[in-house]
Amino acid sequence: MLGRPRAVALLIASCSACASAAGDGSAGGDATADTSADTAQLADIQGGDAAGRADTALADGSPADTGADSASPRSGGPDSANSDSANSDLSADASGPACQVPGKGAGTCLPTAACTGTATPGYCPGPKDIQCCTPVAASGTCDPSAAPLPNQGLGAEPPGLGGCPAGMARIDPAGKPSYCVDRWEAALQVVDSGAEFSPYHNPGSVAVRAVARPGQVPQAYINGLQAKAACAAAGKRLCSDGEWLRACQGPSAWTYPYGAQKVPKACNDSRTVHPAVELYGTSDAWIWSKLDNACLDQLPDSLAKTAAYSGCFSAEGLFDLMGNLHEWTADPAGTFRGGYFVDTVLNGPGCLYATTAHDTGHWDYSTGFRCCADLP
Ligand SMILES: [Ca+2]
Repeated sequence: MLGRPRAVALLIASCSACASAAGDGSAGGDATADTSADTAQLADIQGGDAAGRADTALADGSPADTGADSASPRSGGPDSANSDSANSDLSADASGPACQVPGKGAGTCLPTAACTGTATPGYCPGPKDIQCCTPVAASGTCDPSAAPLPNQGLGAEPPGLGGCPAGMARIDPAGKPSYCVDRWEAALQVVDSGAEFSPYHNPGSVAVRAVARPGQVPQAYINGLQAKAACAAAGKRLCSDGEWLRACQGPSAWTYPYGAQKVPKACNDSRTVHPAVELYGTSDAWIWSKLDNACLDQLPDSLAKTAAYSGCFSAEGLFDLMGNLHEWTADPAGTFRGGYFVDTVLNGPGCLYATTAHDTGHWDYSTGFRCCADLP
C-alpha cells in the first residue's frame, strides 16, 4: 500500500465527496433515525445524561451491550440503510462459524455487509460473500467504540480579531458588509455541561456548541444540520458559500488560502493511502460503506489538530480552510468546501474545491465545519 490503489481513486472520483462510493443523499434520514443510539452511548461516555440508560451498557460489557456499543458509532452517515440492522444483528449474536486469518487473528464467518471489522475472503465455507470478520482493534490500538477527548483542558477561545467575537477574524470584502469567520475548524462542547465532545463521533441529538481554537482536534463525523445548530448554539451561523469562498481566497482572490500557486504539503491535503484502505487492510468495495468508523481519523497522519500545518493560513489569519476537514456551508441543498486530508484536487483546486453530492443529513469521517457571524 505504498500508493493509492487505482480502484480507490476511481471510487473517490465517482462519489464526488471523496469519501464514500456508497454514500449519497439518501443517508440523511438514516443518520437521523440512528441518533437515539448514538446519543445514549456518547452521552454516557462523555458524562451526559441520556436518561441514564447507557450507563450499564458500557459498564458491564455483556454481549448484548457490546453489540449496542460497537454498532451505534458506526451507524448513520454514509450507508446506514444497509449497515444499521446488519451490524446490530452481528454484534448481538456473532453466531457464525469461527475462523482465523493469519496476521489478523480470530474472527467469525459473516456476510461482508454485516462485518463491522475487517472481512477477509478465503477462510470461510459457503458463498464468497461469507468472509472471515476480524475486529479492527486486533490489528491496532484504536477502539472504534471509545470516545477520546483530545481537547480537554484547551480552555477558552482566543480573543477575536478586528472587533469579532472570540475565535474569529474579520473579513472586509470589497463593496460588501464586513463579517467574521472562525479562524480554526470548529470543535464541539456539550451545551449543558461545557464538557468537550469527542471529535470522532457524530453528536446525534446531544446539544452542542461550536468552539474555534488553535491546537484542537476539529469535529468530524458531523452533518450539515448539526453543524448549523452548533454554530447557532455559539451565537454564530454557518458561512454562506460566498462568505466561505471570500474568506479562503482572501482579498487577492487566490486559488489557495496562502497564495496563487499551490505549495505542496502546506496544508493537510494529500495523505497517500486512503484511511479506509489502511484501517480495514483492503480496498474491497465494502469498506466504502464503513466511513463512520471513529478510528479513521485517529490513524497517523490523518486528521490534524487545527493550525498544525502552520503554512496553511489565509491573509486574514484563518487556518486549514483548504484540507484537513471538509467544511459545511449554509447551502440548504448540502455543500461542503475546501477538500480534506486525502484530496483537495478532484472537486476543484484548493479554495475552489466544493462537494455537492450529499445532502445536509450526510456525515462521515471527512466532514467538519466552521462558523461565520455578522460583525457585532
Ligand atoms: Ca478545512
